[in-house]
Amino acid sequence: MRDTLQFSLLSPFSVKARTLCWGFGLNPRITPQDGGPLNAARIEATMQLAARGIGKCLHRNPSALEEFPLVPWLFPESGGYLCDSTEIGLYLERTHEGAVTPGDPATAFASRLIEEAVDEVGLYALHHTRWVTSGRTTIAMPKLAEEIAGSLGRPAASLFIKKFGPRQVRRLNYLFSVAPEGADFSDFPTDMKPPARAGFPPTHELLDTIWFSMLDGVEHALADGRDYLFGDGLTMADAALIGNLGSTLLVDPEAAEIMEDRAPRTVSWLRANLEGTPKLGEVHELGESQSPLLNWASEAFIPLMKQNAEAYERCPVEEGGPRNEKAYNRGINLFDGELMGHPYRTVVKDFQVKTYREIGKLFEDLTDSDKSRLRDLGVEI
Ligand SMILES: N[C@@H](CCC(=O)N[C@@H](CS)C(=O)NCC(=O)O)C(=O)O
Repeated sequence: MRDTLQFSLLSPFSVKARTLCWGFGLNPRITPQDGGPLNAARIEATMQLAARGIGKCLHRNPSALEEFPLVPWLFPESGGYLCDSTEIGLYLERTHEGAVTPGDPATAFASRLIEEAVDEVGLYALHHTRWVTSGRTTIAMPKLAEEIAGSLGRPAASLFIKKFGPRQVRRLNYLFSVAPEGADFSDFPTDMKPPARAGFPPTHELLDTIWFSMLDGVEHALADGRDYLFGDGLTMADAALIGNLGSTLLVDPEAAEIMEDRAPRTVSWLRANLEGTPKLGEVHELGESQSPLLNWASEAFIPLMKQNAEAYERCPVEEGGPRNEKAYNRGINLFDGELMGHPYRTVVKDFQVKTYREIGKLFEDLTDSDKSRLRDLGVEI
């Protein structure tokens, strides 16, 4: 049996995980695309058992496992499973030659900060560019159908995706994208129109700004011809960006066109890494090149995490009741904030509190001189 990666091109975390696998020299079987029905049944059973605590979780801290996504899952041929892209990268680093975490603590922090910002607000930007900016032309649904057909056959796949598009559009609000009241999306099918929500400030402009400055930051970091953000080898931050922007590039034509115009170097870099084999390296340097991306993370991500953590203190979700998406849909545990000069209203997300605490702790543990190196490059925690 080979390593197997449960994957979808629609998922930035899947593309990130595949990039990491390739970087460490693994060439996993990609399911459901290349699975077949027997394999699909085996994987489904393993995932169901894992959700009940049965099976060998290979994460650093398995007891803290709370979320079971649909993708990505890595099933190494030696047994066990992982179901988080960061954990997959760190597992590969523990078990294979090479590293995706820079050796210098300040550089490692910079990589982690960019990775987390891409995984949280970069995800909002991706979901928005897919279902709003590229809403008329995205190939997300046929692509997903093709992937699922690899295991379940065409009829089942077509049935599945009928509900998928409208469901993702309904989730736009939870994923931070709120249309202005009365916005004209008259050429969208009724169940695919980007939703507004009464009492919630519109965020389309804000998400465009976030996406553009993330893109500009990558373009700047690659400007001096280096292979990756920090030097000659892939880091977790690179993998997160290749996952996020790579998924957009291959799935969302209108957004891809904007990327080609605005960030051509980034697009060539993405294509090379999505087709070829990403490589690991030894030289990772921290400097002005990463400053715009670090600024972006400090402006578009950290304030949101901070405001979310403050709201969390006011309504302790650990006391029970719905959290995250369920709470959002019921209109409870909401809070108001401001990001890059734009007002927003959203729900308390407990997993973001965890992320914010981890980042804060990592920064606190740095030496004063590393902290000031990072502050000089625009990091504000
Ligand atoms: N923290 C996880 C996140 C994985 C994740 O959120 N996956 C999404 C797809 S992008 C998912 O499976 N969502 C479940 C659903 O859509 O029902 C990671 O980094 O891998």
